[in-house]
Amino acid sequence: MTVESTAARTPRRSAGSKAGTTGTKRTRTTAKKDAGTEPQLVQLLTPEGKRVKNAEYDKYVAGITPEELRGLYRDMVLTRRFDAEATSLQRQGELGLWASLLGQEAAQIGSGRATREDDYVFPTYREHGVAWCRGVDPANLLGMFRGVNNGGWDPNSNNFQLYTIVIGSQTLHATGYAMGVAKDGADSAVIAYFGDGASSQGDVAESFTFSAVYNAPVVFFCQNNQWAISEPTEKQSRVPIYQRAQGFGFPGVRVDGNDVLGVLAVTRWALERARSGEGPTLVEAFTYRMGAHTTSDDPTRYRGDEERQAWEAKDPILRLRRYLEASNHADDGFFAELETESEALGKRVREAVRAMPDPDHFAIFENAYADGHALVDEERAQFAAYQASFADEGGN
Ligand SMILES: Cc1ncc(C[n+]2csc(CCOP(=O)(O)OP(=O)(O)O)c2C)c(N)n1
Ligand SMILES: [Mg+2]
Repeated sequence: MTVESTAARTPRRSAGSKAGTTGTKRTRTTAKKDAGTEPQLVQLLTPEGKRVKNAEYDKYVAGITPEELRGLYRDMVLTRRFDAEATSLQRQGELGLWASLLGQEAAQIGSGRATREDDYVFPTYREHGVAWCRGVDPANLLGMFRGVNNGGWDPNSNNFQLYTIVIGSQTLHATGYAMGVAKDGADSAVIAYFGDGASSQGDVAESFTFSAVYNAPVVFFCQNNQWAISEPTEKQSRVPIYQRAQGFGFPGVRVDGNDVLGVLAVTRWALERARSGEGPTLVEAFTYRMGAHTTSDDPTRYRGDEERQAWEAKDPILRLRRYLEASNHADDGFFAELETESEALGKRVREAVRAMPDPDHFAIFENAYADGHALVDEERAQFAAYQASFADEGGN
């Protein structure tokens, strides 16, 4: 069956049935693929925690020690604990919004740990695990979500850009930065994170074109978590996302995004390609967003429990735990200590958020233009008059 004929048969949503507003669950439309486009998945660790051989990618994790494996496990557990704390803080009114990474820990820790200190990372708003790997204090990730600052960390301290909400735009920033890295003759690499939904953005297509043509040292790391708010991946692409790279002239690989070892190996390979002048790579980490899109979203409006349950069986943390236990790489003491550390992290973050000072109301007018701008001056003056109007009425 051709791709065109499959597309023609796909049921279209009727007018007025906007996703997330009808209250009915839609049946997911699964596009059948040509034999030639059957997706292949790199996996080194099965959901049952069994290590499987892979002729191409084993070498990228060949020397990994039990201590490093425990480290990856610790990273994922602490990231999940932090994320749960942030969700609770939003529910308690301490944050305006939160975008949970639940389920995507392996995709983020595996890729984040593959980066070198001098590499540069361009994240979306969900990369809390990558931020952790880069050494950004988790508490600092919460300022923007509390509404007290516009970012919360200095991007150049950890080579980790500010969170980007404008879907896909950071892939262009990453490409431009990577072109600069190449011009400087440096051997560092750049990695741009984005989602399955973002893959439909023009910005992403343009970044693919430019990076390919200029052979930019950039890794495009797409976390296909199956959903873009209420839109399933089938609405983004008629071919598996990683296969799109071929049309732009660079390789694409799909890796089991819930397998931290697999992700580590594939991302190391892709970063190595970038460093050695071989240009861009697209990595599609096949994973699942276990929670809501953000705390403003209700996924029960557009997807069923069965889907979530099927992915729960592929949990990234559980599978590494099974592997660690089966190979005697971690004992009860390790898991108990980690539990204590997790609770301490939750407490520290909770306290840090509650202690965040309210911002100066005029701070929002700063940092947009280095030398100021007449329109911003006008808006600042208007806002000052507005504030003063409360004082006139005796209010505060
Ligand atoms: C340019 C732009 N269009 C639309 C939005 C609204 N929006 C926010 S998140 C989102 C979906 C993104 O889905 P995906 O890229 O799969 O990332 P995920 O949230 O699943 O991590 C959309 C459409 C936006 N932020 N920016
Ligand atoms: Mg998505």
